[in-house]
Amino acid sequence: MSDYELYYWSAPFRGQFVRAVLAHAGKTWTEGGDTEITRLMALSASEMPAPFMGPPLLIDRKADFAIAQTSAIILYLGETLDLLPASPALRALTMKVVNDANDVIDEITLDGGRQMWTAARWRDFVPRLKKWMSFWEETGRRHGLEKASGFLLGGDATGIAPGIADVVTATLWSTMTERFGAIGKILEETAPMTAALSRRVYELPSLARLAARAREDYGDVYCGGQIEASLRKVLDA
Ligand SMILES: N[C@@H](CCC(=O)N[C@@H](CS)C(=O)NCC(=O)O)C(=O)O
Repeated sequence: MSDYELYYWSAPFRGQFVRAVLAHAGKTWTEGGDTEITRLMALSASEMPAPFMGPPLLIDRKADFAIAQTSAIILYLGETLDLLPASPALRALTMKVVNDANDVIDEITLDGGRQMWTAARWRDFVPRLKKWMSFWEETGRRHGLEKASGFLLGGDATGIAPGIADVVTATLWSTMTERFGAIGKILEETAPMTAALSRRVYELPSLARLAARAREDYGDVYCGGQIEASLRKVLDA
């Protein structure tokens, strides 16, 4: 029996952060699947494993504990699997990076497709996307990141392996840029150390396997739906 049940859509989007932390920690999980997610979402709060509006939702089988909200899930995994840095400042910074990554995910989908991308909207967004990217570059710079070495916040407790901040960072940028080459070009120009860090971290066997599985299971899909189609249209133009 696997260690966890994960409810997230068949897409390498927000829930991919959780998949990556689990994979990096060497944990096994069962995917609940889209049909079951839809069924759970339609339940009343009292019937849900944990009250949640949208996935990801994680169930820790051994602890008999369910938790939703991406950053809360990652905090829970970080705490229980001992993956967070020792100092309060670095723990807070780790969660700040996770929340930034989650914000970028919201912005790249115009808040889950409330509006569709148009050429003008994308043009107006590019400076903001570059500003987001510069936050990663500056955070890394302040913690000794270089193009060929180092980590975003100095790595895990040992300082020789990536921490949760690196795993989430690399998941955000490598998953997105693998599917949208035009965004990859912007990242290389704006945040070259972050781009290199993302590549290095995704060369680790556990994460390389996860990326291959995502390609196999979901193909080119990123967030799916009309919002992805509108993003592809403006980026291809
Ligand atoms: N703040 C939540 C957002 C969850 C969320 O928006 N999930 C999306 C998938 S990425 C969803 O399917 N939402 C359905 C809904 O909100 O009705 C988190 O960070 O986990």
